[in-house]
Amino acid sequence: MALNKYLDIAPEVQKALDEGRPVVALESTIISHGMPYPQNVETALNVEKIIREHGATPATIAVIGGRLKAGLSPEEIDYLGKTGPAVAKASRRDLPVLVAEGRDGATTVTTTMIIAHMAGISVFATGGIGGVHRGAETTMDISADLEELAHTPVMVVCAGAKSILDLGLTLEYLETHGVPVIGYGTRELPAFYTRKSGFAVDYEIDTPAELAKAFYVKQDMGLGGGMLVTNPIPEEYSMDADVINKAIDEAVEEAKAQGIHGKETTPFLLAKIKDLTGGDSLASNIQLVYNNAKLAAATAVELSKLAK
Ligand code: PSU
Ligand code: MN
Repeated sequence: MALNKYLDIAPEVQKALDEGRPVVALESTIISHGMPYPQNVETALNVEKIIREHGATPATIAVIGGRLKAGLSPEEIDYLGKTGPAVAKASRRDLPVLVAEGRDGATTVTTTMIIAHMAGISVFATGGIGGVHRGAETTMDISADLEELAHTPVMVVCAGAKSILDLGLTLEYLETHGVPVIGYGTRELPAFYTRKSGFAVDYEIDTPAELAKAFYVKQDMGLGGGMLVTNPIPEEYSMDADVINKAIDEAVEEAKAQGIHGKETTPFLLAKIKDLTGGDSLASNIQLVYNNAKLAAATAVELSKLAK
């Protein structure tokens, strides 16, 4: 593959790719902006371990010193976690300036997909994706993640989306842009902290092999673009819907009152929810990421068989 001159692939990741072995991409905004230190670093390192235990090679993605990185060292992960929100949250539009100026960036779902695709990685595990925010009919706040899913051929395994978003509008947007939304073992879109949202997904698929086949066929047909796999949080870690929805409503109100907007909105809401639920939401968040890492690794293993 023609390598992008701005991209550094870690040797272990490069070797796995050269040998046609499964690789799973991981994002870094979840480390710098999504969780507090030191749980963020602990979680990121555990996720890599889980991916290895399930037969794939992890590639945590970020921008470091202006280089696009596919695969980070534990020291680099620790640096991103410790530095926290002082690292720029890097969406598609931020990449040119960060790279030109030799700066650091924590990659969102959008930029993790971009860099994974540059590196030749097709499966990506995270917690939740961005989407159409509540009130988007006037604010026009729609995450770039949805546009990236429309165009970039990477499977994103998540636990659905938080109801900080308008989940109905998020599904409509994905439908318009031709992004398949799959429920893993469910017909209902999971809402991150809870297994149910009241919204149906397009298709239920029940095995990693079938997920891999659907994604493989999408690319083989020449359709391109991504696929969203929504994996419900395990029952034992799911939160009480009333408790979490109350915290979310309060966080959304607070953001509105303070006039929070643009790229600050999502990190503000995530931090507020964590404060309001006293850490319970963080524990659930960590467990659902582990659960997604397992499914992504198993699916990457199946996809590597099809790609041979
Ligand atoms: N939603 C979550 N947790 C997260 C994010 C979203 O539940 O950590 C992060 C992801 O990196 C996602 C980004 O790609 O926020 C979306 O930001 P925005 O809404 O500004 O597009
Ligand atoms: Mn936004």
